Order: sequence, then C-alpha cells, then structure tokens
Amino acid sequence: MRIDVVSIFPEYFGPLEMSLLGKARGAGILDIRTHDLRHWTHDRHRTVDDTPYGGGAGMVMKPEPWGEALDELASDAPEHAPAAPVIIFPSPAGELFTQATARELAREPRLIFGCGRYEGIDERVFAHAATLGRVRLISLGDYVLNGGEVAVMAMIEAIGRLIPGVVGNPASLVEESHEDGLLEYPSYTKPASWRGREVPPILLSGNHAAIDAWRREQRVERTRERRPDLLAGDR
Ligand code: JEW
Repeated sequence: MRIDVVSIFPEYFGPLEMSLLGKARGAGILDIRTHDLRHWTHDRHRTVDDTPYGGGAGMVMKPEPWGEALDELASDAPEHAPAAPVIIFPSPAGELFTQATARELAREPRLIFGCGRYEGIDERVFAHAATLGRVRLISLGDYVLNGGEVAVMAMIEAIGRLIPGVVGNPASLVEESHEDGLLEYPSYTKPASWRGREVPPILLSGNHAAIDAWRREQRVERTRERRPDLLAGDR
C-alpha cells in the first residue's frame, strides 16, 4: 500500500519508522511518504494560512498550496495502483473512524492524508480533492485536536496492522476488541498469585470449553458496563 501524508509538521511522522509498521516499510509492504505542505508555497514566508472570510477567531489554511500538493501527489500513481486514491482529511466535523473504517481503508492500494492545522482548511480544497480521488473527512472522536497529525498517526497504525504481513499472527487480528462488536476479555499471565491477587481459577482448570464460555461472559459483561452503545448497535 502506498500512503502519502501532507503536513506542515512532517517530523510528526518519524515514529512510523519504528516497530511493526517500520518493519512492514522495510519489507516493502507499506510505502509511506511524508511531505511538507510548504514545498508547494511560492512566497518568501512560505505562507500556508490566512484570515477567515466572514470574520472570526484564528486562521484558515489557504487553498493554493493544498491544490498544488494534491494535484502532484494524485497524479503520481504507483504502477500497482493506477486507480484514483482515497483522499482523507482528519476533521472534528468528519464521519467517525471505527474498526470498520480501518478495514475498508486497509483494502485500498493508495491513500493520501491531508493534515490541517489552525482552524482547518479552506472548504474549496475538499471539492477540488473530490475531482482527484474519493474524499473522506474523518474524525477520530468527539474531541478537538490542534491539527490532523495525531489523528493520521492513529489511522495509519489502525489501517497498517490490518495489511497482510504487517501483524505476525492473523488470528490475533480476528480475536480482538471491535472486530465483533464486543470488548476484549481480561488477560492474565504468570505468576498465578501476585500481591495477594489471584488469576481466576477457571483459567488454570484446563477446561477449554469452560474457559471459552467464561471469556464470552466477561466480554458481554464488560461491554454492558463500559460501552453499552456497542450492545445497542449504535455503532
Ligand atoms: C482535527 C484536523 C485541523 C480531528 C478530531 N479543523 C479544525 C479545528 C481545529 C481547532 C478548532 C476548531 C476547528 C483544529 N484542527 C483540527 C482538528 C483534525 C484539524 C485543524 C481533529 N479532533 N480534532 N477527531
């Protein structure tokens, strides 16, 4: 999968070199390229923001650098992925990012992420981007970040680990939270007794049918307590 990321803070993405995703990049499974939006400015101060029409607090990202960046990156299609890219803008006003979103995006050969800053990006950029690819405005959750970078890091990690060859054991992907709408069961490891706290005896019983039933019960109970919205099918 080819991923391009445009940001005024490309250094934010340094940690992607590490751990599982770093290995996938080394193995050629993931081709992640970060770009400085200011590369597509032409004035002395490399300006990317301006005051909002209609007034109001803060600054808005100018459309011109975004237009040039997206034109160049969208036209640079890799041979294995000649189709139009999916172009993603993190936004507090976007659709919610879920495991289902990550699954959809993990099937795409080509993603472009645009990281806004300030109060966001001139709205016409999204309309222009829609002429270059399939645009999605995506929210990581109902809270306000200072820009899109942290949201893009989270999305790349969630998407990247679903690409075959990135996470070692594919069964561990199927078993986990959010793949089937329930939270995970509690996990324990040695020692069996720690600071007076015991591992639930059923896990030491060797009765695998009973263990499966207990884990299922735990998952339903935790989901009811912590995330009733998941049981109600709100998500
Ligand atoms: C998020 C991108 C770019 C995503 C999630 N937009 C906007 C905005 C900002 C602050 C105040 C008001 C509007 C900051 N900001 C972003 C925030 C994504 C940008 C600028 C974002 N929360 N926040 N889930």
